[in-house]
Amino acid sequence: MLFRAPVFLGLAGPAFGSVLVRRQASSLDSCPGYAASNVQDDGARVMADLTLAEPPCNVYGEDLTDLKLEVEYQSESRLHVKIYDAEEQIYQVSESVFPRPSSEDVDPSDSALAFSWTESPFSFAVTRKSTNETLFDSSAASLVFESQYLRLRTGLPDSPHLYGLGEHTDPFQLNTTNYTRTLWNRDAYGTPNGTNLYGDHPIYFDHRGSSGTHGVFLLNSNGMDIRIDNTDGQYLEYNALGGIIDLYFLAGPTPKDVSVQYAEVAGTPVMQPYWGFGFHQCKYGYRDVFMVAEVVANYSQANIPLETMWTDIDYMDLRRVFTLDPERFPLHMVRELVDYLHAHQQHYVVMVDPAVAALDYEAYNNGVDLDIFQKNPNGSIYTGVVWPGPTVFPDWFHPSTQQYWNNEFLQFFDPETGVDIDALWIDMNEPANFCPYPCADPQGFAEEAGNPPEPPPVRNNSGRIIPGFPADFQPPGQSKRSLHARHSDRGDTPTGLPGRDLINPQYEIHNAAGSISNLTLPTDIQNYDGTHQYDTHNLYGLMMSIASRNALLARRPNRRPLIITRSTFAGAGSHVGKWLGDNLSIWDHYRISIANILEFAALFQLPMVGADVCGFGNNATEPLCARWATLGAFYPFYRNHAGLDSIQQEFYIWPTVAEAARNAISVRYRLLDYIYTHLHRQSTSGLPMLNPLFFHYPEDENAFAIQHQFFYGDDVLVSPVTEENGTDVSIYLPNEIFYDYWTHERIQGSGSWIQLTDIPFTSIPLHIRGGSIIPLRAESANTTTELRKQDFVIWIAPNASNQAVGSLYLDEGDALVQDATSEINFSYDNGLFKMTGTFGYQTDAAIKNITVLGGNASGNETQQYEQSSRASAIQGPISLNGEYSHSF
Ligand code: MIG
Repeated sequence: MLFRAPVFLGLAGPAFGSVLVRRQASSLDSCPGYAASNVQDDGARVMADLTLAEPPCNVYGEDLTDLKLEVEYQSESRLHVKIYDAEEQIYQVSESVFPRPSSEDVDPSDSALAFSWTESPFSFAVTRKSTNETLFDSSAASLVFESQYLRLRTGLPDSPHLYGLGEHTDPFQLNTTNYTRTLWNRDAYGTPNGTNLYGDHPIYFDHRGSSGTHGVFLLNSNGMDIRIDNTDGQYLEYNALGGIIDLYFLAGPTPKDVSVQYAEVAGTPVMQPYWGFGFHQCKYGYRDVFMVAEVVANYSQANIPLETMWTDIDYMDLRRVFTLDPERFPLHMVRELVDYLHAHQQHYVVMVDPAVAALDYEAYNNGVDLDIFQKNPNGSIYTGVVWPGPTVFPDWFHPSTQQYWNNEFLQFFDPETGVDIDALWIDMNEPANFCPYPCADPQGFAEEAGNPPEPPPVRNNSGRIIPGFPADFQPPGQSKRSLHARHSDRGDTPTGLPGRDLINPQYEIHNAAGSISNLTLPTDIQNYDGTHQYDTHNLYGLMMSIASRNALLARRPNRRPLIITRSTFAGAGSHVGKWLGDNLSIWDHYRISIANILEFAALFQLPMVGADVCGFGNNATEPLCARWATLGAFYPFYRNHAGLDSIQQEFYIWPTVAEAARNAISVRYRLLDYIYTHLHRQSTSGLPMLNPLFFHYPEDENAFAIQHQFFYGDDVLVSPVTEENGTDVSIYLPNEIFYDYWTHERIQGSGSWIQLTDIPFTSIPLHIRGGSIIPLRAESANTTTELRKQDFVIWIAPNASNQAVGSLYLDEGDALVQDATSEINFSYDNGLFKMTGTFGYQTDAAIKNITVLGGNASGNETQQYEQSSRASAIQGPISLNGEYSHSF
């Protein structure tokens, strides 16, 4: 490989950043691009050599002289385009982290897409054959492929409808002018819009209305800015700090097809336990096990179903992972709490952070013994600062790290002797580090920053009776803690590595945390396998997710692990679920959460997703929390969580919120099998379980930008009130028949906005889409265990041609391997209802009744509804263990 010395190397550094950017930006125009030669075209695959034209521009590093192009028609709907260094030295996302999809090697004539190229200067284009439309065209700017900078630009039609490129809190339909999406996983308190957040999902959907939708996925884990602008014609441009160009073009042509095709690349999402859809309660700052127990008791007293109680880092001894605070969370009391929960069909979850306190204690010593912590370039263990003070970080690339993680889990979470958790919460895995780069003195920094923080004073809990808890639930004692802190001499400033500048690449991505090494692991840290954080930073959260899933499976081999992570990378959904991090208790974050859950569920194949209900930072108010309790009931992952300094916001705190929560949980639980059926479908096919409006109505332009309404499953349209303290909402109804969920009133949608008024804070507008059949539990229940014993009712919502379809998936709910399942299909055609499918899962729950919806929009709704339902309902019980049909 021929390198020329970089022109600005001597100037590189933050102090000269702005000068460099200005001078270099203009010189990108002089980048010569590449010429293709030795083109080999053997049908399913095209290969070529790409050679740098002269002279190199060396703008943000050194231009690579020799590249290879590899194009593969992998299926009829998927085209893979890979441009990489001929010497294959550049990092490519590890197969163990992101297994590549297998190729069917189809004949190009069978592909929906066509690849074409220009030899010199080299550029390529991808077209949709059916419409002859150009989907991607790299001739918009010359290809720049440097040691620390990649540029690839595609021209786009004017005002394109683009979605994805997360994680972000920007509009669901992305801005198209002067817009930068930065991908560099970051602890992003307050989830500010316009910034890089916790996860990295470099896929976008390009929706072109009636001419189709396609997806473009760039498999690259390096930090990058994706620029979308129209200064030089409309374009989208990748500016990456490294890696290769590894593009998957997904032909659609419908948005849902793109979702399915992306699942073929990134993996279908993992199945979750049935109970995971129950309601979860959490807060940072439950000061002791009494307070946790009190919350459980208060939910029960308030008659609000609580499925799962969570505990944040408060349980840890001075914030050290895999320890219990001996005074506030003594083992015997935590075990008693967990026993209590389990005896009441409830569940318990705690948080685990990746950073391990650099102290003489087991979790640290075991990691040192196995030598699995991340190292400085000089070989010493890297020390940063997180909650417990100076901390070290597991290297997920090390072959012994899984063993380490399994052992810590097996011990600490031992069902007989430890904390018998039912699921897991993992945080801070961007990874987050409080100590700014270069963190030369972690001990000093930790002392100044106050890590670990002073624990709250131990309360005298004697005489504190918690309803429902046994009398031997004793108050914590006053034992003195001993802490064997030891000064760490391991904070040496990394000296850097030859070749690339892994700390200060000359191209500066718009990382909101500043330099790429700031407030995380320094990017010159080498992983066990020889890769560097510079290239693998964005994989840390996914790798911790995979290791944690394996550890939970080692602990309970045949139960589906429910794991909720903060940091993700593409493909994470096939291992874990996710929550959206530290939002705020503000109306804006209540609204934007809808776009965020849609991104993860419908675009990124990570459907087990939710935002902190009622908001994390700041203080919630009664109206906000009431609305959020009802909206959150339609997040796949439904958890109320608040920050340390926030007031308590459990649903029972305010009367309106309590009533809103009871209503919302009741609807959610009655629809639990419906959404579980959709998760099962997504986990096997990739078809999304939440749908943005344009997924159902891809030709309806009014639907493209809608981000305050969505379909829960295929057929329940959720249209929350969005205005601060408001009771009215203007909702969009596509040209379709809908049925009001609450009244069953039939409404003919006409592709227009209708105004709903006087919506109580305890309710949420819901509509059932015509053409659907919805299985519901006849009654809600206090826990999902009880819910599973309830009978069903079936609602038939006919469309304009008086037809409808639906489905129901049934299994045992928790086992990794299910030996008996039912996949039931419902159909309705002008009076004839049929139930067919497979019926392997035997259940005592039967269908209590089947109702054809169809109340009349005019006149007295209730009366009309009752008349119509009397006229078109049949009473059960009808067994769910076999086929059935009925003529209405
Ligand atoms: O620096 O564990 O996003 O949910 O409550 C904050 C304490 C660390 C951040 C998580 C938040 C959690 C908090 N954690």
